[in-house]
Amino acid sequence: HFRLVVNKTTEPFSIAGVYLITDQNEDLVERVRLALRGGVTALQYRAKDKKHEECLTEARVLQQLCREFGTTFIVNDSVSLARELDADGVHLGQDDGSVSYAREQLGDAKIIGKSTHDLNEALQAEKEGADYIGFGAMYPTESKLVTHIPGTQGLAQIRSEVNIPVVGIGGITVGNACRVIDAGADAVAVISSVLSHPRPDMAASTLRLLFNRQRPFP
Ligand code: TZP
Ligand code: MG
Repeated sequence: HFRLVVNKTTEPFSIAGVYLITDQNEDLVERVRLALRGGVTALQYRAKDKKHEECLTEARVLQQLCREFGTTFIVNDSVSLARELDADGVHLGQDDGSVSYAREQLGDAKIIGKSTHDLNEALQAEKEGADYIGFGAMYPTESKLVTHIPGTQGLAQIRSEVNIPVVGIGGITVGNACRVIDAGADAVAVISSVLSHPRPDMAASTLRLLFNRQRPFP
């Protein structure tokens, strides 16, 4: 499977499944390679403390890996970096500018995601034209300072109110992901449970398998 770039206007676009976010690990590329081998739907390049040139070099390597594996490649925070890389999309936090600006810069073919933490933000993101929302935190996490933990109950509530894919995030592991999926998440976004796992490939493939199992009735 090899595709050059996702075009969501011509291909069915999906971020459903395992959505992996990068960390600052020294062996990042090798770990991401293993994770993609295990089965990752989308990779978000997130590099909070790096200079632009360094980001560009690292992101290009990861983007190429994504092309080899057919994984959607999304850039965190920066519309201009997403544009420069011709990434498949961008992910915006609440303070990263508007969806409409990103849309204007990137066009309809690109994926725009937005981080949300409550029903208002979720509805607003959908109204602005986001293609998916991140929603969290699900659980406490050491990967980011989070102040609000709406959890799986919060996710279940917004799931019934929005019609775009919902990506659960924050403290998700192989042990609790089934609860996030049962609450209605289309994807689980993870950093540490895959990238800090001794076997990122096994962690990713286990998470992926959880989407295919029998759901509780009803
Ligand atoms: N946004 C909300 S929680 C989080 C981000 C980027 C970190 C998720 O990392 P982990 O290690 O999967 O809890
Ligand atoms: Mg951000």
